[in-house]
Amino acid sequence: MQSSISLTEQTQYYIDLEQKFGAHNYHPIPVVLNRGKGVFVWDVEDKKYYDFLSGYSAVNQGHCHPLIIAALTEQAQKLTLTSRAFHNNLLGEYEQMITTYFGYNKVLPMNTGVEAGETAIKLARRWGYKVKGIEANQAKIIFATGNFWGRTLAAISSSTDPSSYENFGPFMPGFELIAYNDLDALESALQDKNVAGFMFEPIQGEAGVVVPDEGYLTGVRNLCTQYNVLMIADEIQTGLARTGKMLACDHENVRPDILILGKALSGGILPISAVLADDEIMLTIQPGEHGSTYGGNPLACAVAMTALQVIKDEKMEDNAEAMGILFRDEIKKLNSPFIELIRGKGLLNAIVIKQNNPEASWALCLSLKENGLLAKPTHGDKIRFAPPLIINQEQILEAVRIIEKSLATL
Ligand code: IF1
Repeated sequence: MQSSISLTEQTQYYIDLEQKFGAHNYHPIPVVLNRGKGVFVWDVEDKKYYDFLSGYSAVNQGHCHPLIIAALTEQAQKLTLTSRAFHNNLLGEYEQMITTYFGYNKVLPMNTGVEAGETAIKLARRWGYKVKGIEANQAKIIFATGNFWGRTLAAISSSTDPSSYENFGPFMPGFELIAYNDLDALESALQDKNVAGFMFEPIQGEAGVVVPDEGYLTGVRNLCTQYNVLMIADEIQTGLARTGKMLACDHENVRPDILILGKALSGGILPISAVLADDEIMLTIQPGEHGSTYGGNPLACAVAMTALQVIKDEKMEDNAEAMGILFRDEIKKLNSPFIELIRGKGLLNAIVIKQNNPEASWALCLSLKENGLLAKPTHGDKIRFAPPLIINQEQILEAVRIIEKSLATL
């Protein structure tokens, strides 16, 4: 492109390119980013923003964390991919680290979050047949309404959001839906002997940061144990310190049978996901029965080990907890006539705009952008606020001033 054109023209140039040559499966905020550091990103006009989306909670450790980038660049010059046809010298060490870190016998490495979800369901079905004794092809997996776990055909088969599933059928059989945050509904669903697993998010992200009642996670754990059903926690968005604990399940000291991680497992650098479980479940899958070209590649192993280490070393869960409390308090103090409520845990938060007004939430996000903060509406009337977990008090307060100023333009 020509350097003589103006900065706003440059922004438009990049947006037009995407519009012309890319599929139209997204509707982004009109900002073109080319740089990130910590809690900040910069656009092609060199304007600086607070990143309050954090790549949908993948960038918990902050943009371009120096230690993760160092691990990436060092390993990238040695060996990046072997496939699982051969061993590599980092996979075992990574597997040892992550299983020790979360307290499971074994891990199955994948890439994207949705693949890890698929893997968890395959494991649950397999366990259902091999261990629980469900009759062939009768296994059921229970999901909660409002769930989101990705875009594959299986993932949209459990979706209750028409924009995810409409005109993509036919759908995966063997899935059933119950209301979220409803233990009675779960208990009646678990009466069915063919149920192998209940897969759910400890806080529903895409649904608009829906936090279940205190005791829900404990209730799920108890019911799954009572009815011999696997508790499958999708912590792809809630895990890795985002909600103020290493896992959202830690808020109630509950241990799922299958734990699914993704996103921040790489600190926003590569698609890296993982499924953790004990031997009784994991060893029901034998050589040749599941896998992926990139899963467990040495570059991913090096990145994930460092991404996990820096969360612990920098006590990011404690910071997320403290900064989350400060953020929600400060937003409440604004007493804005446009904000119905703010909810969340740690640094996974959302405001609900009054009177279900999608135009107002889009307008607010555009105004936030003008004032130097990036966030995105979800489900029309909700705006997620999820900055990197390394944000400090002064930055939270400045961000709240930006939100206050932007609300005033509505
Ligand atoms: C998109 C939201 C976030 C997830 C949970 C699995 C996955 C996700 C709990 C799949 C992915 C994404 C994907 C992204 C938008 C996004 C999202 F807006 F939909 F709600 F994060 F908040 N489980 N979440 O949240 O992981 O395969 O994408 O790696 O546009 O689809 P993936």
